[in-house]
Amino acid sequence: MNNRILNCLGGKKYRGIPVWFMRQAGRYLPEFRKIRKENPNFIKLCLNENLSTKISLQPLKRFDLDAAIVFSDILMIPYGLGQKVSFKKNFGPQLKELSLEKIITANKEDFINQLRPVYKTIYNIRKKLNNNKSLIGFVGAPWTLLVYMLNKKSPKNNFNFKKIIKDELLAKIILNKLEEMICLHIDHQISAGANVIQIFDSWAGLLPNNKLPYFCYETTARIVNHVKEKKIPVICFPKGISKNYADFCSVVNPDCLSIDYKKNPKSIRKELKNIPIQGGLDPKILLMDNKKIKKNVKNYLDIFKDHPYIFNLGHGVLPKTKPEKIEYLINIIREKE
Ligand code: 1CP
Repeated sequence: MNNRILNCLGGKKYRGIPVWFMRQAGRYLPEFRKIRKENPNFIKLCLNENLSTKISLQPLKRFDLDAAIVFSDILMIPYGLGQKVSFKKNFGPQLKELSLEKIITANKEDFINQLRPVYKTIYNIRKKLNNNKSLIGFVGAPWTLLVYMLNKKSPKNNFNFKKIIKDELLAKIILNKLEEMICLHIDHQISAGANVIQIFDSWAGLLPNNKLPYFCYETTARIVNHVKEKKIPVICFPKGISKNYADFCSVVNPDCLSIDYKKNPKSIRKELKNIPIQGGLDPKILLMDNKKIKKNVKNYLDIFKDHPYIFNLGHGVLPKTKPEKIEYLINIIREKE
């Protein structure tokens, strides 16, 4: 098989390092910005299967990437559960009041019907994608979704666990429902053609250490087991808990750990002997000159030269990134630079 990502995750010997980027379809690409300008409603855009297919494939038209990721959002799950979501310019996501009753009584059929265009998009992408490329489906982890649903906006400024989780029992009820719906959303993405799943726990770093097992590890572990039963590899990105990556992996045992830019790559290489690793490079490096980019990329390649490694960043591509820098980075990976 000449699919670099699947070979790497399957622990097989493969030629060449696989590479893709979180947020590879997005605001740094002028062709995305053009479509976005004409489509001010972001959720509607995610549910437009023709445009979403086109956007997902935009980065693959430009660059020699090993995977497409479906153009969608982690907040499609709260949306599917009946909590209104919108995206405001220079502010980010805004969620409306959460109705516990709506969430608890949400049924699977209505949920799937609302999200069906996402699965159609995946089906369309798969038809257009060469077999040597992976198609990544994704979900937000229960904790990260819970944060958006209760906080109703990005928690990047002023997050306080006790203030948001006033009632732990209530939080646990929502978390259970999320776990169920996340598994359902994954199942449908796989049936539509996704052959790798990534779980984004972008706000794991907001959890106090003593809350990590319940709110992050254990719920993620059940989802990972669910995906593994389907023989589909699963990559976990529990951002911001770099000191606890080894603990996370011992409970969750994902097929691959995606590390953030704060983690020292040498130390993770020592801590994890048996789990493939993805990512790590600080997205800000791509705003620098080529010499600095090369030095930093080579550093990661050197540290992981004897370990199954997927090249990626330690978070999403920044909107200010010039597309030429992505191309330059891929040329380093492909040994053309
Ligand atoms: O033009 C715009 O304003 C839209 C920007 C945008 C894009 C391109 C948003 C709003 N979402 C997306 C697409 C998206 N989101 C993808 C598919 C495209 C790709 O990766 O190529 C994926 C995988 C996501 C995942 C996502 N959404 C995460 C997890 C990854 C991460 O960045 O940590 C999170 C936290 C979100 C929520 C979200 N959606 C959009 C924004 C700006 C945010 C972050 C808000 C915040 O800072 O809290």
